Amino acid sequence: MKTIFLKKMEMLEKRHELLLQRTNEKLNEGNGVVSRYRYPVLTADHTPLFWRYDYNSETNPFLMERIGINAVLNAGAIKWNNKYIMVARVEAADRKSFFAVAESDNGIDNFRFWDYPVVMPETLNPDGNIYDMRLVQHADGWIYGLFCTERKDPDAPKFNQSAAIAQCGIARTKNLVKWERLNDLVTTSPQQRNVVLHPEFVNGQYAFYTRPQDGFIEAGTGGGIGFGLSSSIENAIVEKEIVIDQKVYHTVYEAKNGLGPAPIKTQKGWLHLAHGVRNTAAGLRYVLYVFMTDLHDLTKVIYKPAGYFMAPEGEERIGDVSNVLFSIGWIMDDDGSVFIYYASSDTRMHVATSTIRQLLDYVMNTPADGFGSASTVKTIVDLIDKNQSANIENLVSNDTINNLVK
Ligand code: M1P
Repeated sequence: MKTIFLKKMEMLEKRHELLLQRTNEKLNEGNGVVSRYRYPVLTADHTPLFWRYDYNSETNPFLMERIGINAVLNAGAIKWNNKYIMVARVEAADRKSFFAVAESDNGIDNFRFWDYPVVMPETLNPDGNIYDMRLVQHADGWIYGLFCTERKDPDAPKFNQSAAIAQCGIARTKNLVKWERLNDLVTTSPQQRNVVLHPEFVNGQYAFYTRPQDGFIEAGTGGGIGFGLSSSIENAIVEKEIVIDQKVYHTVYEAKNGLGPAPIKTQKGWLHLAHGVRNTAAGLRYVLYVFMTDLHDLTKVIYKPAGYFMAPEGEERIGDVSNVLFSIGWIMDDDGSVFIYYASSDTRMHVATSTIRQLLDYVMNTPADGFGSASTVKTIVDLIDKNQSANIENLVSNDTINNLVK
């Protein structure tokens, strides 16, 4: 007869397997830009049971979860060996984040974590917490992971146990298993988060998108998406950051913004996905927006639709940090399909799909922000006028058709 322990284990495994094998379903109610899916693609429950449970009935007689996983969020993504790969930020119950690779054959469901989380080497200055890895397949042949490394602020008063200093950690790999840690990026900004490596060399140098900030949370005099070059990646130093996409008064990126994944190269320009943060009475609200920079001058924004293209909806609104959408990974397939991996409310990962044609149409033909209510009303009135004249033409042609039929 099976022991209770074994029966419980079997049940856990069965439930887990059902979750991993669940088929995802495209939702119909899209806005023409992206389609969302019914189920999140990665959650804390997707992490392997053998990360969490001690399977030995002698050392774990109650089959307790010994190591809790709190959330799976902010994942970088690449297509690699024909698999859709996410390197997710996994946050354990002890508040520490680490990285773990998950893969799927189709990019929308059946994501499975690899057996071991990423064992990330440290620099001489140990990390307190590491998170939000942007993955980039660089022209130099390496896969780079740029992430935030957070360490306790040595100047913080004793009563403040949350003040930290954020900087950009850099690691590279050829197989996503063995990582070589390089020196942290050096910039003139006291703190950095949301740093992204451009996939190509620019004037023979490595190009970085940065997000200078004064404080750990507050961008202060910093903020905006910066851009800078470094001749070395092993000892990356950006001496001059140019802010190419600023935070702007009374917009969805009024408090701060930051680049998401590395941009996608298109015939029309570099397509960027970013997050913008605004203030509300209920706290900060994070939404996603897109913009395009010139193919040859990466610092020149050539298209930028007003506002957001994705904001938290339904259950996405609720989680550890509510009202947040955050994306640092997207994949474009050869047929032009685009998979956007985004986290909701710092808790779980989702996918939304689109195509490069839809995204280009959206970014190039959506009205830009006019920075005032009057201008917003004008764009709406212009559209109404356009639609009404189109309808009149349709009516005329319908009448003509009706007359012909009679
Ligand atoms: O909590 C929302 C996000 O906050 C930070 O992003 P930013 O630096 O732009 O404010 C990051 O810590 C991110 O991980 C988190 O999802």
